[in-house]
Amino acid sequence: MAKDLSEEDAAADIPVAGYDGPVGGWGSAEGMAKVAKTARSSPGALQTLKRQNKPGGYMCCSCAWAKPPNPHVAEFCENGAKATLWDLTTARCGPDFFRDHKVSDLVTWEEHDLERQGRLTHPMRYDAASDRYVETSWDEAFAAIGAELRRLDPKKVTFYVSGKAGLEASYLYGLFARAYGHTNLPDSSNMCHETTSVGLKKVIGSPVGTCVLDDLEHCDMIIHVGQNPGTNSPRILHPFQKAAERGCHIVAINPLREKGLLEFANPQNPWQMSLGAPTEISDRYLQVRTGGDIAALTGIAKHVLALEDTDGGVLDHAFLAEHCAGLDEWMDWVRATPWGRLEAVSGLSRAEMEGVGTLYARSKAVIGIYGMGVTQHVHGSDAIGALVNLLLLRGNIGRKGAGCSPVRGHSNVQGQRTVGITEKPKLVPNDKLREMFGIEPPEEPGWNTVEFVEALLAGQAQGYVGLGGNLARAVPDQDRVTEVWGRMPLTVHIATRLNRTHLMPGRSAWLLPCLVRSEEDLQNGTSQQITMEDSFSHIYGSIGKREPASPHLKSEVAIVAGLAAATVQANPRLAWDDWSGDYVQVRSLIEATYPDEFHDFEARMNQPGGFYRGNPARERVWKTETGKAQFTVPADLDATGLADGDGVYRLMTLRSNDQFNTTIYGMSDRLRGIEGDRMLVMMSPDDIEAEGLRPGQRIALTGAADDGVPRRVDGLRIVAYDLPRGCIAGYFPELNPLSPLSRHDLLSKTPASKGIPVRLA
Ligand SMILES: Nc1nc2c(c(=O)[nH]1)N[C@H]1C(S)=C(S)[C@@H](COP(=O)(O)OP(=O)(O)OC[C@H]3O[C@@H](n4cnc5c(=O)[nH]c(N)nc54)[C@H](O)[C@@H]3O)O[C@H]1N2
Ligand SMILES: Nc1nc2c(c(=O)[nH]1)N[C@H]1C(S)=C(S)[C@@H](COP(=O)(O)OP(=O)(O)OC[C@H]3O[C@@H](n4cnc5c(=O)[nH]c(N)nc54)[C@H](O)[C@@H]3O)O[C@H]1N2
Ligand SMILES: [Mo]
Repeated sequence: MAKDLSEEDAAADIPVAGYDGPVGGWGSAEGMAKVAKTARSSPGALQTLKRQNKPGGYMCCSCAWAKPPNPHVAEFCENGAKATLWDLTTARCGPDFFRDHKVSDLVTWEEHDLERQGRLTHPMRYDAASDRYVETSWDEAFAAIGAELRRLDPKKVTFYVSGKAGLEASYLYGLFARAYGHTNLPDSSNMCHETTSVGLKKVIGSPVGTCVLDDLEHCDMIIHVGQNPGTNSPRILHPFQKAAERGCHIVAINPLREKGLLEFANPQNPWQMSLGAPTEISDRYLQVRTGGDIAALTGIAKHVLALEDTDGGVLDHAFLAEHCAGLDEWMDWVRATPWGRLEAVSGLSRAEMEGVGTLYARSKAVIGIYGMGVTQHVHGSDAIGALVNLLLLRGNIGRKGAGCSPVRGHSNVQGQRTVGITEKPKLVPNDKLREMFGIEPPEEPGWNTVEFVEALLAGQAQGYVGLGGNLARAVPDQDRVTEVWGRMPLTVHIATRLNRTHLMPGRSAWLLPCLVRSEEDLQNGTSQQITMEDSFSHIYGSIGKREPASPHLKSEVAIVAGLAAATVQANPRLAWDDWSGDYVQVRSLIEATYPDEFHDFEARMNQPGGFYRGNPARERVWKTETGKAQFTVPADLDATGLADGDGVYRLMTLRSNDQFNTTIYGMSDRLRGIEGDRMLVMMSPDDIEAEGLRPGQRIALTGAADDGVPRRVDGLRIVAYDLPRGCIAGYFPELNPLSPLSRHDLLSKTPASKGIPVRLA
């Protein structure tokens, strides 16, 4: 596709789509070797990988995909291996490094260059006079942060969590916030699957998916919407491959033709590797327009209704009558919605939607899987509703081989919500907390991520503690946030590696370095386990064995407990020190607070595949307002809520194959055939031509939201890519200055990172 490259551009080896190999396969072995090299991983790191995702081992710190009860010899993927190797680097970012560099210089470095400095080794305090982070002791850090927190109004302090910390640290963190006096507990989930927590809950009464791993072995159709498995959850491709081989239909709905959804060679299958014959994964690929999913799924459903009218026997009438509400109103709306509208908004032909509808009507057990392409829209909750509408028609929720399955992001993001990381008091048993600890948890809602950023921009936010994450880079309106972040009187980061948010210090600013999951966590001479929950609501233990990167590191549990003890009024029932010395005690607190989910926690957490914490919707018990599964008539057929025309493009901000969120491992987006550069915009060749541009040229994008805020990113190289017209794509977090904070899912406030209105400049 690369036409008309200038000499200079051609010499720069411009990325243009064209990776020919399948996902998995030898390409991923090479990818891993490359990362092992860049990460400068320590001796034995590759051996350590053998313990990844195994019972009695440690759980991968990358995605939240299930850890099967009978794991492969190597139960990890290219990207999971990268994440672990990155943690196990020999590079160290200690006091010497900070002595050599001023913070105001470091903040101009690229994320990748900061990360390459390696693991943080010592607790550090910001010294404004020299504009440097200087070495401190844990005692000094805890005492000073505690004193600052006691001076501040708790209601103006935020405790963020990034989705990785285990259940023990997360439980204590939520308890710390409530004992101190706030519920400003935004989680990375607020930028991610909060749409699921709220939108899926609204329609089926469950904030999490209804499937378990075994369902993938019994479905005969998978509808896979807006998720990129080859990069973001590669182990999902094993069950997909097996499903495809047994004849299960896999339908992908995605504006990009993602390699992982097209074909896959299993690197754990030497026979297939040596023959080099990948499995074709999707048998239908609907290249929907950005935000076109509500229309596409409704079109498919409209055809299912038509088949019922002509042939009969298509709908599951018994299920609909017993279990569903809102069907008639929804059917009236579908019938009144003309095909022309569905085609225009989805960008698909009627025949394409009908084809999938026919397949669906014939399939016995169907799973709907989705990711950020669905959740990160202004009408993301309605898009989830549209998928659920379709599943309900044939009773595809709450039986074997069927269900609705969001693919979660961070490895323990779902679990953090389960144990009380939420700004919503009604989701936590406050009575129990009162009784167990004699504290008065606030009863009014706290801030989620968008509300925290609004408060920050308004000068209201006074203190920030981050349990992981790189929040100033991950949120919308990055430039505006960067400008004001350091005005907070207190900024504290519990982190493994340096990132740019750390380099926007408040008046009192601290870096507290912690262990990673594969490292041994010794407390009182005993090696401690932690636990986490995956996308399928299974909970397992994880135990690290590696020697920590520095003797000065503390565990996340110990840091949270240390901060809490220094902040919250002494109370014999808040035994922070005892708890951080023995995580079994923390697990018994979790069990006492949530007995339904966590009974026999200690005994069950090491069973192969983890234990299932249950889900009423799976049993067809609907904890919704009506007590039934709810059909949804969407507020808008277009999930972006944008009008077309006027030179406005819909920008999708995506992950490359060489990053974990804001952690950039390298410049390769291998599966999309893009190498060497992240400052780019993917665009359809027809749009490039119509705009009088050429591939390789650098352009700027400007914001097109009508809120009067100027937004602009310069220096983006045009890459010709197979995309629907009017839809463009580029990388997160580089393009976050273009994302308006005001555009978010209407129900859950998840930022609309996928339908960002922009113009070419
Ligand atoms: N290696 C690696 N693994 C990761 C992460 C990582 O950064 N790197 N991040 C983790 C986290 S926190 C998360 S949340 C997940 C994210 O995993 P994904 O949900 O896969 O997120 P994205 O990379 O944002 O990709 C979204 C997909 O949706 C498609 N898409 C965009 N807009 C639309 C739309 O309007 N409709 C449809 N149907 N599709 C659309 C894009 O083409 C892309 O394929 O991955 C987790 N796993
Ligand atoms: N435009 C746009 N914006 C997005 C998205 C998008 O698709 N488009 N996706 C959104 C999504 S889905 C998410 S989840 C967020 C991600 O937002 P965050 O979760 O805030 O970002 P991460 O990049 O995952 O955080 C990385 C940092 O965490 C720290 N860290 C790494 N491992 C550990 C650990 O084990 N413990 C501790 N304590 N710290 C650790 C390191 O310092 C590292 O620099 O971004 C969101 N923002
Ligand atoms: Mo995420």
